[in-house]
Amino acid sequence: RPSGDGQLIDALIVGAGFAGMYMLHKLRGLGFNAKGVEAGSGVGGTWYWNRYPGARVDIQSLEYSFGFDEDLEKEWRWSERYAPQPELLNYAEHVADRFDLKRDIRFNTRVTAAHWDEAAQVWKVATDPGEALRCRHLILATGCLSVPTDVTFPGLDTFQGDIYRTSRWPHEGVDFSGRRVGIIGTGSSAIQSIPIIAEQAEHLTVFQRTPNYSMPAHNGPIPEAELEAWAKDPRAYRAASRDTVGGFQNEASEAMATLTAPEEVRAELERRWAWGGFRILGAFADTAVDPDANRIVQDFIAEKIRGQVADPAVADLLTPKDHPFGTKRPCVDTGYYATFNRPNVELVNLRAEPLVGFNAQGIETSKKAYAFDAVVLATGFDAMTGAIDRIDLRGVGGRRIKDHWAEGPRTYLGLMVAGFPNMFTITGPGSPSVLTNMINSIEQHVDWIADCLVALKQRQQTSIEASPEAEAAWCRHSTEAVTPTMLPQANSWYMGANVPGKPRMFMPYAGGLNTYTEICNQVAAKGYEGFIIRQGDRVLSES
Ligand code: NA7
Repeated sequence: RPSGDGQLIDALIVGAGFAGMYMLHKLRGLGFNAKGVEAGSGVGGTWYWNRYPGARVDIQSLEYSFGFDEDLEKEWRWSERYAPQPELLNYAEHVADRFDLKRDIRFNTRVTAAHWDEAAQVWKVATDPGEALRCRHLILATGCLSVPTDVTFPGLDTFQGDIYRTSRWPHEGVDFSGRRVGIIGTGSSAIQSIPIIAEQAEHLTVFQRTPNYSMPAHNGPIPEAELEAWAKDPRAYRAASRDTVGGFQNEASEAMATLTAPEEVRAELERRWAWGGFRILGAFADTAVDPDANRIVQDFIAEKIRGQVADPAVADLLTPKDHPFGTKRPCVDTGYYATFNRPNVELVNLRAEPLVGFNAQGIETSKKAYAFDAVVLATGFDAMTGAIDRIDLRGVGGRRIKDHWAEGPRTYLGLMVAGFPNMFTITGPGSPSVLTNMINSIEQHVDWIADCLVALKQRQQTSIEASPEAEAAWCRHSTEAVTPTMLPQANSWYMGANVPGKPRMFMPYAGGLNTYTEICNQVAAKGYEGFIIRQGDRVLSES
């Protein structure tokens, strides 16, 4: 329980990933006394933890990088179209050093509890290792995919070999040479790591429950011409990225696949497949909403999988059948499907032979026992709410966030929660976040929160809080935004479907980053419409 002692600061920022780093820099620059706490021993968040082989960003690095400082932008050169994890971590380190952030971040420190003190209008915070803190504003930059699911398997602790989690990879790396390796999961983390592990290991067995759609990255050095075009006007490039649904440039087309001649559809899909990455997502405007249009893309990708995998039975197993294209975050790979042509790689279909558990030697399915020296768990995250849920967060009247979110995470704009004054979430549930280029979402949130804190300070206002009505209206609007799409049809982590007992609710805002930004700006321009603002115990505005 937080003691309520400790020096009072303006803002405590939880997490030192890209969101926390920029928030700290921004608030300090505006004269706030802001501090950060971070569970890891260094900055970088996602890129600090996910050190598995092959980890890299799935948005082009020119767009997946900070745009808030022109000098930073000019001095940094990405070596590849999609930067690998070590380079992204170097970038995070570079940003931290350049802006001297580390002096205000407490590392190896986890926030365990935060309770709102109504009388004092401050947050009382407890950490592990135990230290009491007090802050006027609590800013959760805790990440959307930062807490691995608690998934466990019978007998896991009896296994004599090594267990690795992609999201908690050893800093010293792992050498799989000459080892028999198993991997559970075929999400993005597995799809990135499988080709690299397969090259090293003596034998790799992939345990797949549900196949995913994956597009080729066509990664490599950024062509000089592209760099030059970007360098001519990085501002315009950024502005174009931000003014999109996904926060990245995608040549989003208005054309309808169902109304376009089949040969033209094919040519367009081929062009985008050849371009690589997420480009195919923008090919036709109806693929996200019309099952017939979506089926066209599904069939196209199924054909591409068949074209890469020599054994037709394996190709069939690797082809998604249970969810429309784009309803789970698609993967971007380098040589994933072709890896299954290697003689040392085997695919096990857990739908046909369910996983029973571990024994001392390895993994047992309903059909067979598999022996391993090491097993990799690429089993995913308690997305969007996991890191927030794990903090004992209590708002007005001691209300717990878990209770407030018992039927799914409710927020206003994905930025604030009714009954939790002065608590902000960066890329929280209810914001576009995981449906977008995270860095553009992060910068938009940080700028909005910073403007809000400046406005409060100028007017000597002590607290801001989402009104219950505004929160309810935002939930309704979010539902309206996603309902016409096929997104809720998949058992995705967007829906909370990968965590047993988690309420089913589509968590991110599906209306697009551009629309969302416009709404946030209007809310601010209207004097923070939908928020309750107080000065001491006086309510100043309530809408
Ligand atoms: P994901 O995409 O959630 O993938 C997790 C994978 O693990 C997925 O294939 C799951 O199969 C599988 N899984 C989870 N639990 C089990 C059990 N108990 N048995 C067998 N298989 C299991 O996580 P990632 O880390 O790959 O990627 C997360 C995001 O990070 C990604 O979308 C990118 O945006 C970056 P399932 O589908 O549940 O059948």
